[in-house]
Amino acid sequence: MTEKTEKMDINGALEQKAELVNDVIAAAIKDFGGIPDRLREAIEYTLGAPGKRVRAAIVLWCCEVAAGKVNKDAEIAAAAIEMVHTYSLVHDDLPAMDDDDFRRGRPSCHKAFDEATAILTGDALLTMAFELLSTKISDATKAVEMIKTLAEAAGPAGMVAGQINDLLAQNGTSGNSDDLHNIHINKTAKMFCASALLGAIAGGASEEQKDLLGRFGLKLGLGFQIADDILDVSSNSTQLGKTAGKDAKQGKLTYPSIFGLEQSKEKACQIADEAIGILEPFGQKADVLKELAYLLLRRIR
Ligand code: GRG
Repeated sequence: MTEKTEKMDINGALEQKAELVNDVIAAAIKDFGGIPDRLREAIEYTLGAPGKRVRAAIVLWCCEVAAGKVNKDAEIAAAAIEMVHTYSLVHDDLPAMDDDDFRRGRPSCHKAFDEATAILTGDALLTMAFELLSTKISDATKAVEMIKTLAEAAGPAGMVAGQINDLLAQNGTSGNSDDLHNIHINKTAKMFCASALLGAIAGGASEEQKDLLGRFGLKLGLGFQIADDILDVSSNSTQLGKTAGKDAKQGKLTYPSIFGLEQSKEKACQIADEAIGILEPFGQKADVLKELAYLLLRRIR
């Protein structure tokens, strides 16, 4: 693993970005009129739960890399990707999917409310994200590019594909390391790639910069999912804020199930190194993104 040279408080930097996006999300929800009280309550419950906001931070930092500072378009895009991500968690927790009663350290949406409300909360979060992008981004061309980017990452050849293949693998279909790679790329990495691209688009990045940042996001997302697989084995539910040890119980296709714990850690390190390598052309401007990759690794050591 490449050694870093300068100390940076990446946890503090991540918390700052989380605070910023939490404010943007709260203002955006307030702005949506006509939402029935129970649905609004469930939306606020799920979106207000303490997520790490990693995807939002990637949007904001990639905008900084491209434009030197965060702008309003990046803030809106950061809120939008967290809405889509949160919808996916709400639906994933449902009994028909991963069936988890515990999320972000709290009862999951269908436990705190009921299944129908959780399904509709997910539906609302997904559509709100696209309404936000289509109405609040400053420039129509940028808005369309962002909508396309997010839709492709979250849709039937992206996160939804990853989810159905994940569920099918868990239900007994045999799977190999290629199947596992495809699930992780689709279920998780494409949303990280989209986060990086949304920030790049907001910051007016060149095509070359978008390509680099998108490739970084994809690699980081893959590393993040491998780390998530590892943590499911090596952490407890309190540390995770969700039920630990479920992957093995459900017979899921994961890195530890195919490669074992140690080799999975080595692979995560190698992928983080590759992600950091992609950022080299940006020099110090991308240091915070590199630190994020190091943080990912510290979680599994
Ligand atoms: C329902 C279409 C659909 C997809 C669900 C998100 C997801 C796909 C499944 C949840 C289970 C899982 C392990 C997903 C992989 C992505 C991932 C690691 C999600 C958790 O993301 P974090 O750790 O969560 O960033 P917070 O709560 O911090 O936002």
